[in-house]
Amino acid sequence: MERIKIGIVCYPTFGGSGVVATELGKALAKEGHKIHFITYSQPSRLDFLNENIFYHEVDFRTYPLFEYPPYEVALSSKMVDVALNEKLDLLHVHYAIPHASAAYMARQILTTKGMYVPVVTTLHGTDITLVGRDPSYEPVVTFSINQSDGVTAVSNDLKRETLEHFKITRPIEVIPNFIDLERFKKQKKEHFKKAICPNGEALIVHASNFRKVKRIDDVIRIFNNIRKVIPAKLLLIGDGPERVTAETLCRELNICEDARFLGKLEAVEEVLSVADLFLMPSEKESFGLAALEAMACEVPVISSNAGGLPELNVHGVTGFLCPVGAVEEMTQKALYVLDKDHLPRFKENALKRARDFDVSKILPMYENLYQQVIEKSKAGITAH
Ligand code: GMT
Repeated sequence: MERIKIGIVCYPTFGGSGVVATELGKALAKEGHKIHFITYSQPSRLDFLNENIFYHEVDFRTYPLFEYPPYEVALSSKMVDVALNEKLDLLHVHYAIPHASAAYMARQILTTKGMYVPVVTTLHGTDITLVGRDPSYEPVVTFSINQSDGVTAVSNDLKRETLEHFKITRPIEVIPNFIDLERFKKQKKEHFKKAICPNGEALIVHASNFRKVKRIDDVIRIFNNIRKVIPAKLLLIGDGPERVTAETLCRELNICEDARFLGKLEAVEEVLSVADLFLMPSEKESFGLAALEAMACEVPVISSNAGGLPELNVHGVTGFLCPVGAVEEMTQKALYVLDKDHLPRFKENALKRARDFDVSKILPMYENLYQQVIEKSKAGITAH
């Protein structure tokens, strides 16, 4: 496709939507598109030098009158500024709140300056399943989705939920999340495995932003159960509001020796390279990117069957899916997968499944959508 200039707006913090947006921008830049990230700080995964990547920081001034600084206004203003100066062809916003409404505002302002910059909105999960449905946000979320020139959701389940809870008048295209198999692959880290599991213990890993929906308590209880049957170690990657509760539970269960909190790690793939099993017992999960990263490193997954997880983790093949909160069932399935007669097959299947989400397969879906949206807007068929 013709090379285009795209403004990407996302949350720069550790979290699936920001990771997907950043990885997408990096992959598009490699294809020759010019990518302008517009965020309030440098995205955590933007650790990559490329002549096609640009970064524009949203700087918002506070003022004694503002109890809440008007971030959305500053974001729209920055989008207008970047679109005008860089002659953007398209804005792609990740996570509806407040990015889709800020983009709508920017697009309206740009039309008064004789420029129509179409907006693509990608729905990631909690913007629909939790936060967006709240009456304090719902009218703006519905409006800004319907005003987007293109809308994507990261799983069929997220699309279904969006249509169920919002009055959507635009088509939603499902474009699943993706993985760069060049980066996420099993690396030789035997020395690391030996240091963590000196007696050949099974290594169980969890990675998340430690929010309530991730059910970290379940992770710890499942691990505690596994540990009663086979020698095992647990590594927890990430940080967030539930960390203290999780650490307290480890102390109560007296498993601190075997459960380590690693904090926010950049090189997740190094830990995943030595893992035997990944746990994702989430209450809600529109896709489960962290599970895909594990699978790409040949790690089977025991997950809940929430949201889009059944579209990724194949029951009995790449791991198992259990009802949310079914700690005992998840323990039994984990022990089954960890059995030395079963583990190699699950590992192999996990990698095979991850290949279905290789960036080379998913990137063209975004490029096609961009092309359609740009062509329509040039032909005057707009969401406006
Ligand atoms: O749940 C998180 O960890 C963060 C959240 C976000 O918006 O950054 O993740 C959502 O988007 C990810 C990328 O599309 C998905 O892989 C996650 O499943 C989704 N989280 C939820 O639906 C709870």
